[in-house]
Amino acid sequence: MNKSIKLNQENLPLLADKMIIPTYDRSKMKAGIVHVGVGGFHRSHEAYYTGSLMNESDALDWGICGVGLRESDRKMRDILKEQDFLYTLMFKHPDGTVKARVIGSIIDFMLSVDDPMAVIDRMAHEDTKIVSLTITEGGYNFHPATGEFMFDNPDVQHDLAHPEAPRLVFGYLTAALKKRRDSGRPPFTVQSCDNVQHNGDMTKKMLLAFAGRLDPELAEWIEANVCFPNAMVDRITPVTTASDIEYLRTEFGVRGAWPVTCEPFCQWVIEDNFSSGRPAWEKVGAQFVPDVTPYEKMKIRLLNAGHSVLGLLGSIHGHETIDGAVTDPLFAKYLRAFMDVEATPVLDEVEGINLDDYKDSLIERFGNPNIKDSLARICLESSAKLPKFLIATINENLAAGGSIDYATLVIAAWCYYSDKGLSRHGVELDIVDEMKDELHLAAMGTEDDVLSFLRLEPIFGDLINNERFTQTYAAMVQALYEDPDIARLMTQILAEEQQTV
Ligand code: CS2
Repeated sequence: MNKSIKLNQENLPLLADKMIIPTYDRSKMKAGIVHVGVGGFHRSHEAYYTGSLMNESDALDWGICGVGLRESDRKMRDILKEQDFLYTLMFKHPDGTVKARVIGSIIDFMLSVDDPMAVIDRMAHEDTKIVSLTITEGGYNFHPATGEFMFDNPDVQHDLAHPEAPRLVFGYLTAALKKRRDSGRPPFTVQSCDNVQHNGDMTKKMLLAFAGRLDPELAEWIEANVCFPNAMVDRITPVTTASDIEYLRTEFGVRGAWPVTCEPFCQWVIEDNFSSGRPAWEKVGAQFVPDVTPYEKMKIRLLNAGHSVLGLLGSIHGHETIDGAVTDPLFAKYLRAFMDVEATPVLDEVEGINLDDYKDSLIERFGNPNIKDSLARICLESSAKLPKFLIATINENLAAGGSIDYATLVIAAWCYYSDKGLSRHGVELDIVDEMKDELHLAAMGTEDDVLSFLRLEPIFGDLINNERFTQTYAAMVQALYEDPDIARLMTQILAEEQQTV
């Protein structure tokens, strides 16, 4: 196909025979949602649900205004603006089929670094009913071991000193809610869409800590008036690659500078707890439940933790993608054993869900050969993920006398990975982590002090004082440093486990 069509509002009708396009009048939309953190996941999930809803029913008051809090968000803003805030979502099916759809639910995008007050005003605007967040697991600024707000973060200190031009999300929420309270406007809902257990409660706790330091009366008002629904969010969304952009052009004839690709599966389970109304997302597949706790725990401790198991062990082994790792029989067996023996025993019953079927479906989803989800993405920011995804399971198993071997090998592998930055074949690994230097320094000490890595208290808390854990870990880390053949250690753990059953 030679002629491709540039993605924008004017050209939308030309795309109608190629993919689903927005059928609603975008000029009539209002921004009922302000969303902080417009990355791939927001665009494959909340913006997708909202766009689908608009195609099905009258929901034009629920348009999305994106907000970027970092200079690095400028590229996304510029590209989306150039495309009238439209983008293409490509659904990659395991049989190789790719379907596409243009999403039109985003109608604006603001960069706080350009004009912080404009962002505060937008959140405080009467049209805004929900401020939703995908700020990553690390964005919540809580101490992984104690769960308390970290006031010593320099950005927090900055925001306390400059409440009119904050850097972090808590500063924006506080300033905007203050404006709403002072002008007698009802509050918005603060809706977290990150993989943090009790994400709504956690957001509330962090916001109250920050706002309380600045203005205790405002914190009381927030506590009494603002809703923070907990939610479980799910859709595997790999990083967009140059070949995805090319695929969109050659296979669909569309020129879009930053499409998103994702798996067909999608899930959103939300507590129906909103301060000022919400879109009828249930019409397009979201589930509203009274208590999301068992769903989110199940997802984080099986899917996200499962990803981390494959991510870290697989990186050292030399795998590059999740499907590559999970179609390796040893990795598949190890992953399933981790899920069955360590993750499942500490989960609660989830009404209407058979955990065996859920685990089968995860392994099937991970195996989608068309997704090519890179291990580098999975291992990204492990310091913010592992405490929530994996270390929590280790702690619960230690308390209950359960097995810890499968998960402990992942921690030992993380140490080796942080220290050497190499696969077992000596191939350099692309490590991106806010704590990369601290992790490297701590891991580097391993050869002199085998527990050196565990001394990173903000990550491991007091695990270092648990003898059962340290003995297991020390043996594994020593074995790995002697010979980084991770497959040998995985086989050994599986064999030992078989003997104990
Ligand atoms: C992944 C998640 O970042 C990670 O480590 O486990 O991004 C995962 O793909 C999503 O949560 C799926 O819903």
